[in-house]
Amino acid sequence: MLQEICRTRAAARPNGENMVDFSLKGKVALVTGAAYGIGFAIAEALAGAGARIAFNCRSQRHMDEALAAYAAKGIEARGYICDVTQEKAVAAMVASIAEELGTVDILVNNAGIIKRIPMLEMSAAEFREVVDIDLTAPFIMARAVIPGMIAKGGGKIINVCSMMSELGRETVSAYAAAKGGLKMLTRNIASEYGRYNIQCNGLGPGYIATPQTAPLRERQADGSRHPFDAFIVAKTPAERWGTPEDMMGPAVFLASAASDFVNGHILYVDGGILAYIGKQP
Ligand code: NAP
Ligand code: GCO
Repeated sequence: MLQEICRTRAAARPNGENMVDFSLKGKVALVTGAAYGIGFAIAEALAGAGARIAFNCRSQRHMDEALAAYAAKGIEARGYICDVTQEKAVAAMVASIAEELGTVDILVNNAGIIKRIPMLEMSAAEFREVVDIDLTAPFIMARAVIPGMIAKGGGKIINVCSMMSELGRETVSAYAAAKGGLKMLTRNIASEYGRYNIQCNGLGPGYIATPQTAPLRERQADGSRHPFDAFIVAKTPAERWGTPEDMMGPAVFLASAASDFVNGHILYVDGGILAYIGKQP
């Protein structure tokens, strides 16, 4: 069996060329919540590697702006208004993509929200809303695409995790619970469907400058940096915030054949935060 796999792979690359295959040519990628921010950059990267792009978001205004932004980059992205927590809408979107672009080969579960509220002040409804979007929705999305991937002989699922898949901090109990859960959902999908040539991995961004983190970077009245902004720069060995573009290479790697034996892994793209104890006093 192993010899057969090696022979097939060698035959596909007769001169040893392209031994590392990052191409996504002919693949259909669905990136959730890719109107802007990290999702947009990931979709742009996957398109650059050759994939056809489908994306969704909830707001028509975000959709219109996103379609214009993709077009400005020469990307023919197909956009769907769809809330990832709504099972019927998700099923309808996945069916439309299958008809209009083809079966989804690559799913990026990127859509997510955060609520920064001290736990004792947070209502159960607020907690549930975060868990619903950040954890239950990736389950709904994955469940909607896995049968098509199995029928097609494989697929890639990338779950956008977080520093909060590993760490806690004041005010983000629901988010940390959801992103920690998403890490384990990732490992479970890998465990359950790896035999169908489906790889499910996590992408764990560090602190990235997007609308989601804008409140943490707001200038103070006196023009100085937000204390949290200064804290993050000090906590990151790279001494800067990440950008959505920092996610591009890692996303292409996890979406491509180059990562075909990587499964259930969380790839942290954090400028070294998780490796660092912090600046000595
Ligand atoms: P963002 O700037 O707030 O963008 C979020 C996107 O998700 C938007 O396109 C939004 O569009 C969409 N969205 C939100 N809820 C949705 C829903 N229920 N259904 C469909 N679309 C929905 O966020 P970001 O900073 O790029 O973050 C993207 C992902 O990375 C999130 O999962 C986030 O938790 C994670 N992350 C972010 C950071 C960071 O530092 N920024 C770090 C680690 C992980 P609509 O509002 O129009 O729906
Ligand atoms: C926060 C931030 C984080 C980041 C990110 C870290 O309030 O601490 O919003 O949670 O967005 O997820 O990886």
